[in-house]
Amino acid sequence: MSSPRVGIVVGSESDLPAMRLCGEVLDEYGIGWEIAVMSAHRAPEVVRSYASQAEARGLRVLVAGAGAAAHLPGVLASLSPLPVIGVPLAGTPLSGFDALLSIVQMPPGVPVATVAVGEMGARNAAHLAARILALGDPDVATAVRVRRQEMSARVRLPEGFDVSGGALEA
Ligand code: RP5
Repeated sequence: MSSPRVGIVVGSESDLPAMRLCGEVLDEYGIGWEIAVMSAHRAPEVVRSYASQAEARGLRVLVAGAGAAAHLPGVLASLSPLPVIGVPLAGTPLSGFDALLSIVQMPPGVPVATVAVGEMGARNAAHLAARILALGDPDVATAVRVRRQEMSARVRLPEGFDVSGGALEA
């Protein structure tokens, strides 16, 4: 596998099972990634150091998964110029709604691309990272195109159904 271009960061060991799915999807695209555990609340200096070095280390996208008062994605976005994708995780009595609001409600100028709560979001973070990387990498662009064609091919229609019909009358 190539050197990591996506840095997956989680706030706790308890976030790892959901966020490993992000890595699995990146593997399917052939995109190198790394994963690290560091809390914006419990280890802020480590987060500062990781974010500050991320671009120079060759990372191009950061994916941050966190639950509860989930500041990790926003803090990374404040410290690094790289695009940050935030994954709200659902480990609390509020089932991730707390993390969703914490991550999505960033002030102007410090964007975090927020995906769905939990495993669905973890997977989509990888698909979004692939589309970002595809802009500058023909191999990833091809992998994204193939993946989309595979999704389209999964359509199942009734026998005799003509997909080209049904255009709206003017
Ligand atoms: C957040 O608090 C973490 O991202 C995790 O989702 C949540 C609970 O952390 P632990 O108590 O499991 O370490 O910072």
